[in-house]
Amino acid sequence: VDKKQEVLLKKSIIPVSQLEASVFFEKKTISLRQNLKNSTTGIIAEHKRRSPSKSVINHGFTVEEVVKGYQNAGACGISVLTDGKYFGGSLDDLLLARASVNMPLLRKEFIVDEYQILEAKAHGADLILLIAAVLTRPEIKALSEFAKNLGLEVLLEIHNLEELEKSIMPSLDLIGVNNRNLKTFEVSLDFSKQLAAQIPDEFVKVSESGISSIKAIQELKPYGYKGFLIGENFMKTDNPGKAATQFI
Ligand code: IGP
Repeated sequence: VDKKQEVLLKKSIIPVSQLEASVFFEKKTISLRQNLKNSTTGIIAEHKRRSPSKSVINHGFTVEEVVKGYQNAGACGISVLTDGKYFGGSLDDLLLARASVNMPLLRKEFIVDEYQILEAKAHGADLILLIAAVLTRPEIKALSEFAKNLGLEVLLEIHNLEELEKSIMPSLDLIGVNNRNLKTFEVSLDFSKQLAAQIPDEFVKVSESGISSIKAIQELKPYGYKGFLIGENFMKTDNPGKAATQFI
C-alpha cells in the first residue's frame, strides 16, 4: 500500500495546523472499550462499500442511513472504512457518520503516519486501527502513544502469534484478531479461536471479519471475545441496520 505517499500529498494540501483547528479536538471521545465491556452482544458494525475480495458489496445507501440503522439496531460501535483505493471510502464518510450518530466511531484505515491519526481526530473518530502486519514494534508504540495522547482508543489488529508477541504494550486498548488473511483472503474463525488464549486479559478481545451468523458469535464468546466486527454480512443486504438487528 502506498499510503506513505498519499499522506505526504495530503500533508502538502491540508497542514497539521488546519486539522488541529477542528472542533472535534474539543470533543470527548466515546469509549468502545467500555461499551463492549458492558455489552452482551458486542456488535461493531462496519460501513463498507466494496473490498479487494469482493468488488461490490453495496452502494445503494447513504452513510447516514447505514450508521443510523446500526445505531438503532443497538450496535456498540461503528467502523467506517476511509480507504479510497481498495474500499471506496473517505474521510467524508467518517464525518457524515459523526454527524449522524453519538456512539464510538472507528477510523478503519491503513495507518502508517501520525498525520492520519490527526485526520481521524479531526473527523470525529473515537478510536483508530493499527495493523500489526504492516507496522514494526517501534511504529506501533509511537502511533499508539500518539493516539492515546489525543484521547483516542487503539484497536490493534493481528492475524498470528508473531504479530501479537511483537505488539503487546500498554498503549493498546483492544486487540482484534482478523479472521481474514489480508494476503490470501482465506477466512476462518479458527484464527480467533487459536489466538484467544495468548491475548492478555487487560485487552478487550475483538474478532474481526467473516462473521455471518449468530452461531459464529456463540462459538467465539467462550474464548473471551467481547467484540465482533461485522461488515459484509450487513452491508450486502438491502437493509444493513435491519440485518444488524438480528445479531443484537
Ligand atoms: C469486516 P467482514 O468480513 O465482516 O466484511 O469484515 C472487517 O473485519 C474488515 O473489513 C477488516 C478490514 C481490516 C478492512 C478487518 N481488518 C483492515 C480493511 C483493513
